[in-house]
Amino acid sequence: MTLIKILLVNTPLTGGPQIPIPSVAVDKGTGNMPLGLLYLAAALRTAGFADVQVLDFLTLGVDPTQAAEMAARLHPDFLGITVCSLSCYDLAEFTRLLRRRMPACHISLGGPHTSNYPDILLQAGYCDSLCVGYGERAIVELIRRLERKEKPANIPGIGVINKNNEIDICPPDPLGDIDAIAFPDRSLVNRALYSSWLVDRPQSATALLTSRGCPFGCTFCSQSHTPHAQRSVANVMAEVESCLVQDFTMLYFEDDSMNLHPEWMNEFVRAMGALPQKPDWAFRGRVTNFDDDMAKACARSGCVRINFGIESGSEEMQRKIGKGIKLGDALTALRATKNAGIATVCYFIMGFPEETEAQMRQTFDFARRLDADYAIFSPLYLFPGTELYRREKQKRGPDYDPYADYTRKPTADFVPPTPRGMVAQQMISRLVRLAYLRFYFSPHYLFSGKGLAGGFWRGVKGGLSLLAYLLCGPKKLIGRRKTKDIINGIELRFGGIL
Ligand code: B12
Ligand code: SF4
Repeated sequence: MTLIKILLVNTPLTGGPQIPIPSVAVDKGTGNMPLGLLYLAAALRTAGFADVQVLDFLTLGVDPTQAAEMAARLHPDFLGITVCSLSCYDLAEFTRLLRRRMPACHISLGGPHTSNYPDILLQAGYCDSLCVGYGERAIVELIRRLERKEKPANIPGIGVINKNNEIDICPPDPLGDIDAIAFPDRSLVNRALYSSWLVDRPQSATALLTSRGCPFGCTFCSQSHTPHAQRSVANVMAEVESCLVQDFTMLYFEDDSMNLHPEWMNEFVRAMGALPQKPDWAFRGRVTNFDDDMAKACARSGCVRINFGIESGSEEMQRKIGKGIKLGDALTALRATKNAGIATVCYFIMGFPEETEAQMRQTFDFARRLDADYAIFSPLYLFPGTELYRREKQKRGPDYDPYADYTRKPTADFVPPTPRGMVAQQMISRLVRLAYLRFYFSPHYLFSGKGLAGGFWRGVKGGLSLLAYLLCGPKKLIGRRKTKDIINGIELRFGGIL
């Protein structure tokens, strides 16, 4: 056992850009478990590092000052931070405060944004090292080296500034045997922070992953064409059973494409159905090969909700964005899911390059035809690492890289880039609002009682958030989120942890 003090956190997201989603459309629970951090923590503990703590600043809703205060009270020797592309503004302030308060602490970054701009993140001085790709093996080796007071050079997946002041990024190793990865250590977070209200009562919820990566090539998604590996059903069921022992009653599988292989899915559903005490469960699914038999089998085994990524109601756009699903399959899957009594959430994006107004209107007409319980419509924002961002850079020339600029010098008013001009963007924003209006304020929906899942007052709150979105549109809602003076409250709730 080694006693180096390790703290793993995600970056707060209060000061920079936000992409709002009306709360009626999302699970009315209280947060998603930070699985990446819990995987890292489990890998470290398995490797013999006993003193590992996790703080989920995203769910706690604290700002960088509060986060730095909480982190400093724990006096870590090593601080690992997950960074997403929108959170650089808060990251800059958070790490500036940490450097002042804990100059000796080694700060390391990882997460979706680090693989895109490792050089800029290192040069900007936010960190002493960073991780590109999955981090379970990399973080263990990194901390071992630090403990032995050796330079963390040539560790697969780790980037540093070397002794010659050059950026030195060692490419990550392939993922390896996915069944050998230790299960996320859920004992490290305050489980009271995570509940799901999608069914008619609050449930103690946790997230799981049965796979890594995605073989599909959606042009708007940064996970596209990442090596896909799926765990064996036996390995997943061992984790499910450990969640049940910890009294979680709602399991949410957050894979990018969990039901990619129907044979795997059938085997998994049979195993879930054979549990003596079946938990409720939900997953992010693909409509392809999802028929009545599969839907019924899912329902019998306790599945209560499926989130489907549909994206567009136009066959032509489906081809252009590389999603590769057929609208007929979407109708079949939604009908089957509904007939089986499973709740459905569908995601749509509007404003793809070259998409016409008529095609966007097809999307919201299609959303109504699908008759999902919830629909989420988003204007397209470009994220680094996506095909569409690459194309936009090619189109606009060598100086165009707004995320590089934002990473180097983050500003609070950064707006995630879009591939269209201002006028088109205003039209897209209007159509997104119209889509919400037509979906949720149709007499059919209003009298269906669907929006009331989670209780009357949650339904009213969801309705109000939708009205705010309809009146202001997404752009006006991008900006500072209110934070509470929360540190003392958290101290009380965390008791022993802080
Ligand atoms: C679940 C999820 C959420 C959940 C919960 C996130 C959470 N608390 O963890 C919620 C709903 C809150 C969410 C919100 C958003 N999300 Co999200 N989300 C996901 C999803 C589907 C799974 C995340 C996950 O568990 N991954 C699996 C774990 C194993 O991977 P990981 O978290 O990356 O961690 C590994 C490595 O990155 C690394 N690592 C991570 N941190 C560190 C730190 C150190 C020190 C080291 C060494 C290594 C390391 O090691 C980990 C283990 O291998 C991903 C897609 C995906 N497949 O990753 C999108 C994804 C991360 N989300 C994305 C986006 C865009 C968002 C939002 C902006 C959406 C919005 N409308 O607001 C917000 C931003 C919130 C934020 N993070 O600041 C994008 C990120 C794009 C980007 N470049 O930043 C992704 C990649 C989806 C996509 N395909 O585009 N999200
Ligand atoms: S949107 Fe979904 S299916 Fe498409 S590449 Fe991303 S994770 Fe894969």
